[in-house]
Amino acid sequence: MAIEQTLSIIKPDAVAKNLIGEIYSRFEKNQLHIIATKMLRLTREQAEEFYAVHAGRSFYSKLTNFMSSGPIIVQVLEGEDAISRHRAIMGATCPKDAAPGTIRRDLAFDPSNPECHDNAVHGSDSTENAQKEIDFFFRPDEIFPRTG
Ligand code: IDP
Ligand code: MG
Repeated sequence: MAIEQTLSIIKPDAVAKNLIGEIYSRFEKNQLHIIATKMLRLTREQAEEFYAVHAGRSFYSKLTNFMSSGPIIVQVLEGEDAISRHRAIMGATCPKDAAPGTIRRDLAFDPSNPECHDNAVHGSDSTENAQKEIDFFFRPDEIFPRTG
């Protein structure tokens, strides 16, 4: 097991629903330490750049419109196997497919909403992407590792 850092986002839907504290509590209860944090609102262009890997997908326009629709909270999480453990507590991409107990199922599932994009949280999916995504939002002097 390795100590990793990963980039996490609380998306506009979850900020609007006042779920910041609930989500941070789940991180901390799962030994994912918050070592950098800030609130900001992405422009449409910044959302398109962040999700450039999905350019051309059917959901790209809706996704980037949604991600620039309101404030988000971005954080760097640190811990043992932080990348995969963060994604495990997030749950499957679409809230309707996510397992009970996960953030996306518990906090983003709405039976009347068939969409997948407003799913409360983002998490990096690899060490390479984690580093790229951390660099997208944070300068090195804004990150406070504490692996002890
Ligand atoms: P992930 O967030 O679980 O890693 P990705 O496949 O990387 O999922 O997709 C990025 C984001 O794009 C998702 O979190 C979700 O907001 C949105 N998205 C993915 N698939 C769909 C879809 O089929 N319909 C609508 N939005 C989607
Ligand atoms: Mg992804």
